[in-house]
Amino acid sequence: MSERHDDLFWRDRHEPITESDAFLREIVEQAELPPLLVALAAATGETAGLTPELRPPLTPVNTVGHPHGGMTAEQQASARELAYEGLRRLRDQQITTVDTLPDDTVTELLDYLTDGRRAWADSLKHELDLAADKGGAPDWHFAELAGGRPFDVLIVGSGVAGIAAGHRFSQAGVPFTMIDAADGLAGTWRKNRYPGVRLDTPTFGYSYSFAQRTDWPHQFAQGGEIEDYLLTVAERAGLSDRIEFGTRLVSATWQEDADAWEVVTRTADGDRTRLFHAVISAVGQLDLPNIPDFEGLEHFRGVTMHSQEWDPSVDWRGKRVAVIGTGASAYQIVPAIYADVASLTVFQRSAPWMLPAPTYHAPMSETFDWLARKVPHFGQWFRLWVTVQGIPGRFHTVRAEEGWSGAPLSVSPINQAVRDELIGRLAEQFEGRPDLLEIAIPSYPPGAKRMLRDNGVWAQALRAPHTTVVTSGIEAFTEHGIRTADGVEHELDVVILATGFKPSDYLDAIDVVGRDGVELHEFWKGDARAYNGITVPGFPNFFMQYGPNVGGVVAGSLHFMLERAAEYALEAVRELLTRGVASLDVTPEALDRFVEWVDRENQQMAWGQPYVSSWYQNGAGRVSQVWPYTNAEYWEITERIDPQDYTFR
Ligand code: N01
Repeated sequence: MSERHDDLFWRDRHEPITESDAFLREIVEQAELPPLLVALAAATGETAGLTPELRPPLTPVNTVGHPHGGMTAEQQASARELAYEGLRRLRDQQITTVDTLPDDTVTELLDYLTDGRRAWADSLKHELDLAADKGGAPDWHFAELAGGRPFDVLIVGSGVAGIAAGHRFSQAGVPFTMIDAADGLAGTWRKNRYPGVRLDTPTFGYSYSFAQRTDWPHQFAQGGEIEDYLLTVAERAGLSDRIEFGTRLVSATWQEDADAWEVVTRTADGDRTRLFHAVISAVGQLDLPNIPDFEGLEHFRGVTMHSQEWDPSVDWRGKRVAVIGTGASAYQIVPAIYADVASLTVFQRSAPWMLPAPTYHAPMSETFDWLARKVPHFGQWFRLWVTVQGIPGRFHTVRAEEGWSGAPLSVSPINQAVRDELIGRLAEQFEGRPDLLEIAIPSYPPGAKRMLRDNGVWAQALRAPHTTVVTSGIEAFTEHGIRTADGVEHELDVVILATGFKPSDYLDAIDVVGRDGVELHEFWKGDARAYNGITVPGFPNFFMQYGPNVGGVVAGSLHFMLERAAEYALEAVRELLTRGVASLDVTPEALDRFVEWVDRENQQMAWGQPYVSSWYQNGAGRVSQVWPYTNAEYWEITERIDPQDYTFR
């Protein structure tokens, strides 16, 4: 990695272009134009062609994304000419590198990509290696600020969030210990190994700002590819060898006298107690399997396994297999196994909405591969382009309109239009099967639950002659299968529980005792709340990543949210060191203000309507999982530790 660039995948040089003019003409026909134009402008220094007339309009995306951000045919034609000339110039002048850009150029290029939305610029610069003021990496070092003061941090978890925290704390030289209950890195991507597991959001929207891999094989990465990426990131960040695996956090108790957390960790060898000045919880959100309390489960003589606890030794091929649930996990398992089972029974409680994703199983295109190899930084600009489009995301399709008459099936005219379009697709997919079509149409508005990505494989699996979709409720397990409320007994050998997780049970099974002996779960009373999703009053120097209310569902990047939480925690440590104080504790007023702010917006969304229910809500009925704003707002609220929101001791 270049010292100057905050990117573990930084490449100084790209391959020279040697191909003919005709080949370059072909490339510009196939390429996504806005990221190509900015990549060429950055590499050649020639930005004059990026006129306001040529800016992509960023046409709002209802279902399927618009190529080139919705550029008109005329814009595309001009853009192709410009791109062709740019590629020729790279070739003829043998330009194979690009370096940090002048600030004016960064502004010009971001103006081009965002059609002038300056409010997004700072959050986007967090993702842009070529910006001199790229946000994210610490510009200070522990040794300079600590003055010999001991300060030890515990990072709990080495999944996507923990790796981000480990990298940032390591860059700042803050001493830390990292533990993980599992026997290896990668969190959810290590655990979820069921057939078909892959990303259901675009790969280029799912990576770290400080580890911008560009040679991804698939448009929606397979589970193993993400696990490999995380292992590589951890290796390059120097984290792999410093994690205590097989070590579970049991409790953390704030010791006022010591200004530190007394932490108990558990391994196969027993418990260990130690002190840490700060704790970062990176334990994940979708980690605790939801195993419904089905009557008679213990009597079933076949095999049951939760999607996350897939047992590779179970021989399901040629067997009578059932899948309970129709969420994101089931949606990947069912198409992956149906062809190889004797019979498949899908127990559906409610049907999923599925957004069209024709390239769901596709590799990255050859054109993309060529550009990523030959045009300096093209892959990173493409990633930034995905990020740009993800800022507004699909919010406009899920915002409820007051007085809308389509409730409870839709929340606004656009939401109804999306509903109609998706039903139209279902009607095509289930043509000739009115029985399946009837049960495939969800009875709630699009966006009220997480929408899945569809390229037709789900319908194909459900239509198979040996597949049965059961909508009658599960009454009980029997020795030989499952009995449903209609009295039918379904005989089964293997039952896969794709029944999801318990995302609102934050830090379940961990005792976190803060000031005055208050336990975190008692403080929450079933309604987990954290300021910025990160800090909780009465729990000093305790920071959550992927805490309550920071999960994006129709917009934004998960990695951005996790990285920002890590960077905010690191900024808090800097604040402690520079102020020479031991602890910082968020005020109850700041938390209330934050919760009121997110609640107000969540109540405007499809998922916040009183007539819908999903795992976005907690037991108290509040939407505690979802972040209802964009990445840009999260950038703003995590930019600094506001002293008015904290008490320092
Ligand atoms: O879980 P879910 P998931 N009887 O909660 C049903 C991420 N993820 O594991 O909808 C019968 O979505 C339940 O029914 P209903 C992603 O964030 C990502 O599929 O509540 N059925 C539902 O159909 C995702 O959103 C990827 O009526 C019962 C299903 O089980 C999150 O994980 C891949 C039941 C649970 O669906 C969770 O997805 C996979 C019962 N008692 C997952 N209890 C990627 O690709 C529950 N159900 C990145």
